[in-house]
Amino acid sequence: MAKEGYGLYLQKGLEVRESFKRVTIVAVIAVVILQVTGSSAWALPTVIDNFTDGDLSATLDSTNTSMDEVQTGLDPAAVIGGRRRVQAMLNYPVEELKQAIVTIDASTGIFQLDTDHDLEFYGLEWGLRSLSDGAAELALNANLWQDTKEEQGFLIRILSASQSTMVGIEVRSGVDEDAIESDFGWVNLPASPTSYSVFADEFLFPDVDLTDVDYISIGEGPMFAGLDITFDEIIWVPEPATLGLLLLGGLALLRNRKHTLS
Ligand SMILES: [Ca+2]
Ligand SMILES: [Ca+2]
Repeated sequence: MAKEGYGLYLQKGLEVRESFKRVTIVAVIAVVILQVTGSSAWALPTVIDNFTDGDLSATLDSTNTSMDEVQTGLDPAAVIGGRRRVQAMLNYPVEELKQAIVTIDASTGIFQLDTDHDLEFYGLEWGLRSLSDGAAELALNANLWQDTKEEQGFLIRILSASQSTMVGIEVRSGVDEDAIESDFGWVNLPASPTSYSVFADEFLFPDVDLTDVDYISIGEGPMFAGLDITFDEIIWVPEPATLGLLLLGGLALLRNRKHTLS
């Protein structure tokens, strides 16, 4: 009788333990779902460009010192507005055999600069810079603002960079509404053989209306020869630390549950 009772107790204990486990798993999944879907704390990234559409290859040298490519009809999920402009120009004088290669490889989803000569500038543009640039339908009318308590901004993912370099980001709003506002911020991209991300938060862009972004550009100039840099993507997201804190919170929850059980 006593043995049976103990066995029952043990079985009950195991059942309680199992149900606690289930509750914990359900709770963690619920927290993740809430954070992903709940607009108050977490929002999905807005892709500015992940370079998975629109192959491009241009070689600049003494016979062809500049490029200005406008690519249209691209997938808006890969390139905001479905249109991208890529510009680059070598610095004078251009020596023989010195060149710069600009590549977008959509199969690997990268934008790459490989320079053996100083660049006057390079730049990527999305959307409508000013009404005099052309049709108003090129305006992005993009709502980048995310209903989040966290800081938010541009996340630039770099796969590698042979030298440190600065990159300027310009954002304009109200271009097609004749209420143009413009902000410009510098971001430092360190040299690195491996991938990293740089975050340019919303405080770099205090004047633009982030609910109506019509134009975005990034670029730099002049720059020194020898910079080889590969961009993976540019996205608008809440501050990346948020995700880390979320994961830590989830782990802490699991640990606490385990301690309570043992
Ligand atoms: Ca990419
Ligand atoms: Ca607009």
